[in-house]
Amino acid sequence: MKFIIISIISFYFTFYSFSKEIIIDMLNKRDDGQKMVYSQDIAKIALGDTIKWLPTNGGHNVEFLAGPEGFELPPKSYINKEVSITFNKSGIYLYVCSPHSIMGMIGLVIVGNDTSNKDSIISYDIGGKGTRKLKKLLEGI
Ligand SMILES: [Cu+2]
Repeated sequence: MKFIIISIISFYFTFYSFSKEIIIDMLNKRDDGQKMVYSQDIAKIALGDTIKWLPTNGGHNVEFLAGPEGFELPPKSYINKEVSITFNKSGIYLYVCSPHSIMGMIGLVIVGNDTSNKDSIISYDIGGKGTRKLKKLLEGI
């Protein structure tokens, strides 16, 4: 019995220690001088990881526009509210800040090093600076 309990506990820690939480800030200005921006343009994470977006500066949110096939787009987050999403499907995800997407406030999440849906993501027309930035980011991966 003792052995079984120890096995269950060690399985629990083995399993959960691999899942990480990554923090991304919503910013008016980043250290590199870019305005209306997330703290990371591209977040490369492992399957099962969670990203938590923090409303570090006001007026921003997180709205998912696209992801790998079968991914159900979550409802867009409220302005000035923290949001957490766990990624259980590998591939590229595209999200934007609803009020600032055309100013280039966009981000990509790449889960499990899987870029197989790159062509479908690159065709997404965000508008304005958002579209240009998306192409630039995807060219770099
Ligand atoms: Cu914004």
